[in-house]
Amino acid sequence: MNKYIFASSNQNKLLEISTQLLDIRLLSLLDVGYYDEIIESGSTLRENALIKSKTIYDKYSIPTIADDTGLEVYQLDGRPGVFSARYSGEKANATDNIKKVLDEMQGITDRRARFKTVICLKSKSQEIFFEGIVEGCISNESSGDGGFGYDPIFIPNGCQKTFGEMSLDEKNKISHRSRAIQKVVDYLNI
Ligand code: ITT
Repeated sequence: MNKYIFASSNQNKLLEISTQLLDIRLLSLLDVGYYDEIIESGSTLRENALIKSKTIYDKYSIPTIADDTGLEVYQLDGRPGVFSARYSGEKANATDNIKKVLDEMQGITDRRARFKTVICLKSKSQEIFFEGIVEGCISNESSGDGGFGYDPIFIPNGCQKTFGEMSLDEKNKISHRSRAIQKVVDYLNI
């Protein structure tokens, strides 16, 4: 079985993608003993996905997958976008970030938003990018304790509930991340 490292410290992402990557041996950063923080200094999701995958590939020489994801709200000019992790400050947690988005959206009726994931697959010979998007809208209030991050305020189009109110399987059927990972699966033919 071919080995790949998933260059993320987010265990929820690992949980989500491992249901789709069944025919490879997926190693986490903990598995390889990497505990440092990777500074995401890029100005785009693509740059950050490359920074994460390259940092780990350069250290271990094992093909590496990295995911950078952002919530893009149309009426906020695409924010929080690439700043999603630290939207309400350097030490922000998901509750703080959600509060900031809901505060900024007060009184705004056009609540369209989307999640975008960019995945970089870095190996010796190449860096390849895969993108997954899900369109939806920002709910009026936070709802559900499933998922992570902004899931409790994002209602995908065609659904009546937030990602936070969905099971892992329900989210995975339609999510930005599963769409990007499906492209990786197709590319690797696994
Ligand atoms: P790694 O960089 O270590 O992979 P991270 O959680 O920092 O983990 P990102 O930089 O990609 O990952 O995430 C940016 C922010 O977007 C962060 O606050 C996440 O909680 C949030 N986020 C990412 N994917 C999400 C998803 O599927 N649903 C809800 N929020 C998500």
